[in-house]
Amino acid sequence: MGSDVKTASSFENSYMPKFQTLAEERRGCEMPTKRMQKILVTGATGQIGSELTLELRKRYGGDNVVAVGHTKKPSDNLLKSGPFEIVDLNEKADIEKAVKKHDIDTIYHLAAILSATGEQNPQLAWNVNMGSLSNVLEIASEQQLARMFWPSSIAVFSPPAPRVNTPQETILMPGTMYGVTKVAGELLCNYYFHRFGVDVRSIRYPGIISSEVLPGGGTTDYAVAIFYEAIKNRHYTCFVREDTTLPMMYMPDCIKATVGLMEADPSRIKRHDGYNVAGVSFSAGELAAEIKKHIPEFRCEYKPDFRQKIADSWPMSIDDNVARKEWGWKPTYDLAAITKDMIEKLSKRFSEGKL
Ligand code: AKB
Repeated sequence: MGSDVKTASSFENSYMPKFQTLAEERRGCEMPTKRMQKILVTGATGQIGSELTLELRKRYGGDNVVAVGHTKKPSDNLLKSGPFEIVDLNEKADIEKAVKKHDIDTIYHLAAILSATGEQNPQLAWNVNMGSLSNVLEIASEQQLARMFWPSSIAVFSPPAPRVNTPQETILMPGTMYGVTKVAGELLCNYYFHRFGVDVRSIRYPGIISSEVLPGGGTTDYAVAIFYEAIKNRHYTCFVREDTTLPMMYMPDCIKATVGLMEADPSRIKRHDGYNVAGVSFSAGELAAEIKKHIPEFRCEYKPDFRQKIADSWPMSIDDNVARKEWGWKPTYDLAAITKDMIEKLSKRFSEGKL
């Protein structure tokens, strides 16, 4: 049996030359590292996109970062700081038009239906998440873009994968349609890298906590909503149990990880599916207790709904040693630092009447 069994590396060795040739065919034999100069961000009006777009505009220049939205109204900040386009991402020709119009060489494709909405409408989640990713990957390949980013998620995991310190390499058998699109998306990204030479990079995002734009339709949304409600009403009804522990990350760390991965030299990037990255893990009860240190009158009650089942299927903590070793990932914010910063920022907005 021994000699017939193919390991991952022997598979790569025997099949890779064929894939490389096909990639080179599209790219004209040479595959030089191209520079990222003109960037397009899909999902730019969303929780991550709105802050990532502004950071990219600081780094690459306002006119060089095109924000793409669809249904949600963009903020004044997003509209004033650079170009904005409305694009239906399930229409490949519409994306192509924007890419050509702005001479785009890099795409951050963030638009997606998240886990909770996805469970309520699984077919919509499949069509939007996979349709748009397939369109963007095809364009990245045909237009020979320099680089592409696509967010994966901790939702790729579900038991029998271990829930504590979930490793980079383990069984991927998600329990939600959102997770199914993330596993299928990782496989598709990996395929486009090997088959067509698309330098697509991805992170398995944990729950992201931020103060600018609310997330929508995710299972980890309670970790953001709790801050808004603590500031506005001193009370929050949480939709997961008090002992529910999930991996989370503060937005500045999320941006650091995303930009860090995208700016890393290609020689450091050994995988084109999704990297595990960890920030901090805590339970809903621990988060409420940390908020109470700043707002003693804050009360949190727990009324789990359908999202509890999703949370119970996800990892409680993540092993991100591969990302640390390969491209130098290291988070900055712990629970105390996140809570302090969130409360300062939201309190200021509240006192200005902007929350
Ligand atoms: C969600 O809750 O659906 C997302 C995620 C963890 O990918 N925030």
